[in-house]
Order: sequence, then C-alpha cells, then structure tokens
Amino acid sequence: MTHDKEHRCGWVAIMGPPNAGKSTLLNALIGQKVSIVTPRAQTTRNRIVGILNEPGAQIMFMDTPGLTRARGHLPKMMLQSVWQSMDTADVLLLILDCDLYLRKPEFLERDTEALARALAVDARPLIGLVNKVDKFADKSRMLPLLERLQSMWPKAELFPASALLRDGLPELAALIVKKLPAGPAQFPEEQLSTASVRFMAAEIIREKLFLHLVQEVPYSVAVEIEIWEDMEDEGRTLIHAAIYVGRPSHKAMVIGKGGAGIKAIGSSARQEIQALLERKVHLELWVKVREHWTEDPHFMRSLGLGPE
Ligand SMILES: Nc1nc2c(ncn2[C@@H]2O[C@H](COP(=O)(O)OP(=O)(O)OP(=O)(O)O)[C@@H](O)[C@H]2O)c(=O)[nH]1
Ligand SMILES: [Mg+2]
Repeated sequence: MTHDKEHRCGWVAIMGPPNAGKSTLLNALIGQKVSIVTPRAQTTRNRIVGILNEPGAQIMFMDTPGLTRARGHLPKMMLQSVWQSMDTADVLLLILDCDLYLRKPEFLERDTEALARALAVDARPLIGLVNKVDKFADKSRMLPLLERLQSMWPKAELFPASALLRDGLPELAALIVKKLPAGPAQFPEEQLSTASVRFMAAEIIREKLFLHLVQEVPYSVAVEIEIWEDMEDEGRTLIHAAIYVGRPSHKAMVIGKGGAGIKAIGSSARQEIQALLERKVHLELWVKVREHWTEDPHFMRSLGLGPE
C-alpha cells in the first residue's frame, strides 16, 4: 500500500473570533446540527466534537468558543476550553468573518492577537478559512484582505468559503484529509458527535433563550437538565430543565409577560428536541436565580463548562 492510500484520522480545532461562523461550519461539514448557532457572539461555551467520515479518512472537528477579549470567569473558562482543544489538534483551522474585516479592517489584529501569539511558535498545519464570502458580490474586494492575512500568517493556507451556503466545503474537507496523520478510525461510522443527547437538549434550550432574549441577558443564562426519563410505555421522554439566571430581573425577562416568553422558548425547544430524539417530548422549564453564577467556577464546572 502506498503512503497516500493509507487511512487517515485526526483532530481539527476550529478556532476564531466570536461570531465568525465556527459552529455553522461544523454543522455544514457534518451535515447535521451538532452545535448551536445564533447571531450573537459567544454562543458556544464548550468544545463540541463533530465527526466526518470521508473515503479513507475520519476527521474529528472540534468547535470551540470564540476567542473573546471579555473579562470574567465565564469567558476565562471558555478560553481554557479553546486552548485545550488547540493542544489536542493535528490541524488548526482558523476561521474569520471576512465581511467584518472588509468593513472594519482595524479590528483584524485586535481580534486575532491571542491566536497570533499561540500560532507564532506552532509547527502544525494551519488553514485560514475566510468565511462569509456570500455577503458581497464582488469577490475581488477580498484580495487585499487575503494578502494581509498571508503576510500575518505566512504558512497558512487561505481558503475563501461560505459556511452558510456550504460553498467550498467539499474542497476544504479534501484539503484537511491531506494534512491528517495516518491512523485507523477512532469512532464508529454512524457516530456524528461525542455530545450526549442530554447535553444537546440543554444546548437547544440555550439556543432558544439566546434567540429570544435581548441585550446582555443571554450571557447570564445557563441550562441544566435535572430530570430525564424515557417513559417507554407512553413512548415519550420527560425532561425537566433548570434555566439559571444571574439576577432576579433577568428571571422576569425570561418568563415574559404572562409567561409568554418561557412558553415560546419551551415550545420551540421541545419541537427541536423531539426531532433530535425522534420521539415525543414533555419539556418543563424552571427559571432559577443564582446570583453571580458566572463568577462561580465550582458551579460552572458542575454545568460542564471549562476544560474537560
Ligand atoms: N452570511 C453568512 N453568515 C454566516 C456564515 N457563517 C455563519 N454565519 C452567521 O453568523 C452568525 C454566527 O454564526 P455561528 O456559527 O454561531 O458563529 P460562531 O463562530 O460559532 O460564534 P460563537 O460560538 O459565538 O463564537 C450566525 O448568524 C450565522 O448564521 C456565512 O458563511 N455567511
Ligand atoms: Mg459557536
């Protein structure tokens, strides 16, 4: 067998500033939603692994939280999870919102400062995914940005794409396969993610909260599944989830006027969890105030945040 025909398998860390499209990219590559997506920055809080099987290769993609410059314990724990993912990766996939840096070129260095420091001494293959190219018609507009990125990261292979439209993704997967180490598959072919359905359900609820809530409220929200009961004779699953908020005023905002907010969140989350489990779901949500939980590392660990 020649070297090129050998089976390949490896880990790819998808890293980048918040809102760059990391989770959108992961879902588009896997062909199924494994990581939640919202228009807000700092949606992803954990490492999420999605598994892609290509002919002769298995790629484990790690979606990571955005490289935020926000202060506080929660952003710090999110960053720890990014650096841990980076440590275990065979290939680094840096993703940037090119539309943003065409409009605000001055943000580029600031947003990639921490990453640039980490990459300066790194010998691993680096792919720079220039995302959201669907946002402008004249593609030649991005040439100066591509040149600038190439001078910032001389060894990076730059790759314009649209995660949203899945434009360029088969080529991206083929490029990654070439950079993976040889090795047998580590996961069964039918496994798309390492996340448990329990975690996925909590994330779906958090996504609906993020989509529903305004201002800074989403950032003080966390979800914990308290009860999960598969009721075989009734053919449905009973789920009780606690929604933690950092302040009493936030509790009122989650619940909404006459309970309308929590009802809408529960209903859209239930539909999506039902589709995921392929069975009926009875979902109950309880809003609990836990003041300053985003500054409480022990509590955050108990929610599964931070490095694994
Ligand atoms: N137009 C366009 N929008 C995109 C593309 N990729 C992602 N988006 C949008 O960008 C927003 C953020 O996407 P996410 O995938 O949640 O971004 P992320 O990098 O995971 O963000 P964090 O988890 O907050 O760090 C969402 O509204 C996506 O629909 C793209 O290729 N084109
Ligand atoms: Mg994300």
